[in-house]
Amino acid sequence: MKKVLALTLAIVMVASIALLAGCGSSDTKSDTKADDAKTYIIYSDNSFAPFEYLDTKTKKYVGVDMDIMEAVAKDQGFKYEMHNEGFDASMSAVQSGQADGMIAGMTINDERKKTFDFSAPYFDDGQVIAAKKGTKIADLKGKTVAVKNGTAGKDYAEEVKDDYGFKINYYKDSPSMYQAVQTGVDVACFEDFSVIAYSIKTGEVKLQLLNDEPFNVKGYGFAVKKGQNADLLKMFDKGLKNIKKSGELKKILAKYGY
Ligand code: ASN
Repeated sequence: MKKVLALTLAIVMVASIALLAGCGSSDTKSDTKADDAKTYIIYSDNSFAPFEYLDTKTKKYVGVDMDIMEAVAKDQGFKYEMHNEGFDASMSAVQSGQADGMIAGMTINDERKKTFDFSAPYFDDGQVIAAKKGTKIADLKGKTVAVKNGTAGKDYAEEVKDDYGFKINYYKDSPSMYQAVQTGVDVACFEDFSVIAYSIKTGEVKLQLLNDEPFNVKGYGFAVKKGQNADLLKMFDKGLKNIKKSGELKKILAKYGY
C-alpha cells in the first residue's frame, strides 16, 4: 500500500470528478406533469455526513442529498416527504413499495440495477478502508472488520475478505461502525471515501485511511424500484439536469466543502 494521500488533495480530486459529471446539455422544465395531489415518500440514510445527517441545532436532516432533493422537487413542482431511516432500511422500503424512491449517497452498480432503476449520477465516490493510526493493511489478517448492512463497502469487504484473511462484523449505521473500530472491537471499517474523510476532517472520527485511492469509484444516484415510479424518476432526472445547468448543484456541493 502506498502512502495515504493528503485528504484535501483527494477531496479536490473527487470534487472535480463530480463537477465533470455536471457538464450536461440543457433541458427544460418537466413535461411529465407532476401529480398535484401526490406526495412522494422518499427514504434516505440517517448518518452519512455530508450527504445526510441530523443538524443537532435545528433537529432537521441536512446535507447534499437533502438539498438536491429539495432543489429537484422545487424545479419539477412535486411534493415529497423525507424519511431518514438508514441505508438498508431505505433499500427495503423501496423494494417493498413503502417508499417511492431513495436518495442516500447510493452507489449505482450493475448488481443493484437488477432491482432498482437509477437517475443519472450526481457525485462520484468509491470505498476506503479506515483504521486506527498506525494500523497497516497486513494487520487485518485474522481480525474482524466493520461494514454497514447493504452497502457497497460491505460487498467489497465480502469480496476481498479471503485475500486479506479477515472476518466481518455487520452494523446498521456508519457511526456504530466507526465506534467499533475506535474502541478496538474491529480492526478496520469499509466506508465511502468522501464520507469518512469528512468526519475525519471535522475531528468527529479519529481514524486514518489505509488505501490512498478509493476502490470501485462509481456514481451516486437517486433510485426507484425497478419498473416502478417511472414518472418520479423522469422528473428527478430532468430536475437534476436543470440544477446541473443552472449551477445550483455546484453550489450545493460547495456548501458542504466540495
Ligand atoms: N454508497 C453507499 C452504498 O451505496 C451508501 C451509504 O452507505 N449510504 O452502498
